[in-house]
Amino acid sequence: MKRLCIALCTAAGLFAALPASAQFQKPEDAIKYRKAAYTLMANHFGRIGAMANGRAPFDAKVAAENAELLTHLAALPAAGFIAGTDKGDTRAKPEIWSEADKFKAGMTKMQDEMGKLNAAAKTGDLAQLKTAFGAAAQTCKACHDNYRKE
Ligand code: ASC
Repeated sequence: MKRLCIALCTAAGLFAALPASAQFQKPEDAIKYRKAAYTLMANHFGRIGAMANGRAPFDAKVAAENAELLTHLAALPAAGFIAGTDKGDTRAKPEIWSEADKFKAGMTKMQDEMGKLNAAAKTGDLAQLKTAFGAAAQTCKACHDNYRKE
């Protein structure tokens, strides 16, 4: 787990330091990248959600591991929203680029709430996890409602 975290942190740091366009050869690559990041996020968020919603037994260690991963994964998708990637195999709406500041603010809010979820998970208290999970899920939903086609 520690080694995985170091690898992810290093990757996130490298990517943050590069211009987003430098990461991708083609627009499709950026679309694939951000979708892959969201797939991973949905998986790890879903594991916490199952515990928060009583569909799985609460295991504080598992919750904390997943929440920690989410703080790193949450840094990834933004880089995939480069210009020219509103077309192709994507449900991204053009408003992502025409309201770029608002979209970016939504992305930042989601990252902040994942950070709070991580802090809540580390307490080992299910009630705190539930509250933080709900707030984080709202930030996912807000962007889906505004920026994702049906
Ligand atoms: C999830 C998941 C999302 C969000 C969203 C919250 O578990 O995969 O995309 O929560 O449904 O409203």
